[in-house]
Amino acid sequence: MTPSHTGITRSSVHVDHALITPESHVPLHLPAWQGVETVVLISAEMGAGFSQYLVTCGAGAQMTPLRPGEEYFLFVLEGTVAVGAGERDWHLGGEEFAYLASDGDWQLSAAEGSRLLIFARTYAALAGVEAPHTLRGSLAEVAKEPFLGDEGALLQVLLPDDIAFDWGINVFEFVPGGTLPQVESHFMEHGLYLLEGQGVYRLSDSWYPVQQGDAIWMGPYVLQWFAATGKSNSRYIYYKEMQRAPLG
Ligand code: UGY
Ligand code: MN
Repeated sequence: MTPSHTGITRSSVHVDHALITPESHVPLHLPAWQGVETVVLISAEMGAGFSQYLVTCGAGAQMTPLRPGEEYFLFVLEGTVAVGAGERDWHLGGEEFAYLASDGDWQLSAAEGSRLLIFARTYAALAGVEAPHTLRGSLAEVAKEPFLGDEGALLQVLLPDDIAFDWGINVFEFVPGGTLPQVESHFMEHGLYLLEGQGVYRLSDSWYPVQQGDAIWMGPYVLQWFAATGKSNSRYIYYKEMQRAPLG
């Protein structure tokens, strides 16, 4: 925590979007997540339909599901995490990830000093479709595809393109000066975390300078656009609702 002597922060919270920057983080302890400090970046209290957590692990860090019926996406920012799920016994390092299924059959332990980004939501089942199983992956092994043919905006899709999944988790990489090709508006929410670099994010009718370590919530239909600045590439990981119709 950096003491504030001015009352100034880049964080900015609104009914349809929020920017949460590191100087306003308030860590807390959750009962199911032992030996870790958790910053709740995005939650239902904000108006979101999902949660996004930033976790810093102390000695003996152990984590189990927070509530029944939730699915989780774990992305290792730094350090190492052991994932136990049924017969699976995986060890994940930096920029490796796991989808943790809504059956709740998983537990984590992590090395002291590890930092994790976690997305969570109540799984939305589709009639007649089996829920996804726990899986793992490594960002380095996911192909980068030009977004809408733009070589300056490369997209990595981390979860399978399968109707069983009700969300997508992607990484966007922009060259300096690269932009989202359009100002988007869509019913699906986003939760975003800047992995690297800097830029300007348009959210609704405001333009925010953003940088590594910032988190953003975009509510339904919020206008969104990004331009990367700086002298090296910028990358963000983001959550998106997928494969499900809007509310009737
Ligand atoms: O997938 C998306 O909707 C993405 N293009 N949005 C974003 O990066 N703000
Ligand atoms: Mn979008």
